[in-house]
Amino acid sequence: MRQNHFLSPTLRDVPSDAEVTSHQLMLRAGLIRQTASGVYSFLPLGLRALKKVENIVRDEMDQAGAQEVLMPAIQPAELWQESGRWQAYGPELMRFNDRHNREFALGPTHEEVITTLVRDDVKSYKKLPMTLYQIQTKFRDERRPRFGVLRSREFIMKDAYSFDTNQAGLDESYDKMYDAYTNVFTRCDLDFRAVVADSGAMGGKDTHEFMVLSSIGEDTIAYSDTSNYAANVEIAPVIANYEKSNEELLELEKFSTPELKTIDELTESLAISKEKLIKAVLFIVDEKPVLALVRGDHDVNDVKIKHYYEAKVVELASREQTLEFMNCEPGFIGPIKVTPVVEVIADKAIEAVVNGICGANEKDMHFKNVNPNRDFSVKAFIDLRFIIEGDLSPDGQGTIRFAEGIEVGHVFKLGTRYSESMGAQFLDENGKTQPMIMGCYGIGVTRTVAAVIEQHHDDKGIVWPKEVAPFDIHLIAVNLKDSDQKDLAETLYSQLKKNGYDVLFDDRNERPGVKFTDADLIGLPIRITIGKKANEGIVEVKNRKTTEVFEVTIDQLTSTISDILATLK
Ligand code: 9G3
Repeated sequence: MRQNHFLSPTLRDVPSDAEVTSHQLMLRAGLIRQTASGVYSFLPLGLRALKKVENIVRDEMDQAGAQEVLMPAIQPAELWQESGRWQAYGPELMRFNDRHNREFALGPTHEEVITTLVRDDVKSYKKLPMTLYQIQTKFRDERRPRFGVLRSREFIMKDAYSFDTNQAGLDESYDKMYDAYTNVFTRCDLDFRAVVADSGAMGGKDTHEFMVLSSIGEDTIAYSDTSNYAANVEIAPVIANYEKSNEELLELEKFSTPELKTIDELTESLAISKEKLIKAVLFIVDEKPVLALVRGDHDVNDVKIKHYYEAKVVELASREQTLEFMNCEPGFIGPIKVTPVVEVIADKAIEAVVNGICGANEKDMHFKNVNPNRDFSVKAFIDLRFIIEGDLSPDGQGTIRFAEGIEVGHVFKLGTRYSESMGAQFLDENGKTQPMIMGCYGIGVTRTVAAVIEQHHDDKGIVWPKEVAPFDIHLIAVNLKDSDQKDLAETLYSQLKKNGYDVLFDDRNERPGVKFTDADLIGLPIRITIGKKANEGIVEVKNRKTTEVFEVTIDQLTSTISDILATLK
């Protein structure tokens, strides 16, 4: 490709509204341009990288035995009404009416469409298992799009759906997809972790998120410092065991704590450790008030409350609700003498508290020498708190550390959630009708391009891994007015292409400095510069990753290129 007429508008300055590196570099290197908030155009360089990622995904899906289809972005409301999801989603689901005033949505995902496709045309167990996938544009009206294509309102996803006759079949389909994802993100040269993301017990196998480690990631991963255990911090179980101190139980005593509103003020003024504090937090769980107790040095994990009650909605109680159910304003609520309508649950750590402190359900008043089971009872002592760094790893090996991650993939075992509600059934070998067992598997393809840049850049620009790079080689002639340089450049350009390389030839009439700055910004793996020594048949080669530069003769060039590419992932 000759750069002179190539649309790759590079920018010198960092756009002010781009907060993260990948967003800044994708704009500056001319990969994307914003069309509206959270809506982007991919320019030729960006599209070539996007296609490279798509083809890695496609290759791994095909090798895993999945079949590619292409479903529409326009989805009739009827399908979402059948699955019961039309009402379940709010403004994030982009809806519209067609000219006949029929209701549609722009697809955020395709469970309903794919299940309908399979329901209508697959009837016998002989046709299963079957995994179908597409690489297609998705629409989600994010309230706050940010970080460029990392969180946009229109994006490209690979979504796959597996159909099996039984759970063992699903487990197999799931494992095939899990391994294919590992290959995809390895080929993209990403440092990633597959983290347990399911709601169930420790090490549940129902869903994994593939997280690219990055300080700008919006998800927190809890991982073991010795084993390969890793989980989304939201669901990571806590297996700490708490030993009860053998101090004697003192008499319960109410005392005044005027103006001590926060945990810190309370523990400082009373000179007690946070481990003695019984923190009470009121939640509304599917409209019912629940008082959750955790130790002062821990935080309540509302996702664990939701799974304990298998609730649809768990919200923090408002000030009014606290006054209504606790007869006291927030900041002084506690588990002693709670009206029966409020259910009390406690984290396991609370059971080991001796002579603790808690709110007295009275303004400016607290209790000291509080002892669970003697002074208050709870429905259950359960795993209710967020895991913290230093906790034991739930697999019993090592201790937990935290890392931020960008979710680039997510695999789920769906079971019969959609096949039952939408009637995707098959006749089994005994002629009995059964619902298909489904799995679904997503990769954020546009997000993956940005994640690659987050992990592969330096202060000069992008440093593309070779399998994702828009081109293999950046060919630069310092001065095209010099006939030696021009002739050699043209010869090399056609020879390198003949050797099967993708070459971006900078044939612009620009100062050398501009060409070198742009080449570093665009970040192709290899840069070949033709300069003064063209007439000696000597050119300069630069390895973008190591930034080392060296001179070679023309006949050494192709072996030098393949040697460098062989060192790159
Ligand atoms: C919606 C809207 C947003 C959504 C969904 C539905 C996320 C929704 C979850 C999934 C599950 C899997 C197949 C590929 C992998 C992920 N955001 N999800 O269902 F209507 Cl507005 O998409 N789907």
